[in-house]
Amino acid sequence: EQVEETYIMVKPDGVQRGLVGEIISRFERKGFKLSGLKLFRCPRELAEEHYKDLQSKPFFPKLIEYITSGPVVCMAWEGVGVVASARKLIGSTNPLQAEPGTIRGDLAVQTGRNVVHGSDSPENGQREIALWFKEGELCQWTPAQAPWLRE
Ligand code: DAT
Ligand code: MG
Repeated sequence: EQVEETYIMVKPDGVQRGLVGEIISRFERKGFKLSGLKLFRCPRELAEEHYKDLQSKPFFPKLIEYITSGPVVCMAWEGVGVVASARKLIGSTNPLQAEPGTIRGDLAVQTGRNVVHGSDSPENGQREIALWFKEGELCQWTPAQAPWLRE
């Protein structure tokens, strides 16, 4: 069982709506390990690099406007299977199609304001954590609850 890392980000709407604690709690209660956390105002170039695969999409300019419109909360989470599991906890891209019980299903109504980002593969998890965090901003530690989460 391979430990993975994923990049999770509360988008500006999640911060403005006071949902930061609620969103962090979903991952914390599930049993994943937080290894990086910061409030950050993201420069345009970083937003464009993060979403570079979507550069040709018609919604790209609005997406960059949105992500750079206010502070975001950047997080790195670790665990076995964390990448796919975090995507499930987050729910579908369109919040109206996201299942109740998921973050987007419970807390959002529109694709353009879907409150949270999660990496879509372990490779992108690595890429995005390297993009959003500097050396020294990530923390290696062993949670006291570790033996109560995995045998
Ligand atoms: P996800 O965030 O679920 O991984 P994605 O990677 O396909 O979704 O797209 C990144 C973000 O771009 C998404 O969270 C919101 C925005 N987006 C995607 N498709 C869109 C669309 N059809 N119209 C407007 N915004 C869109
Ligand atoms: Mg994506």
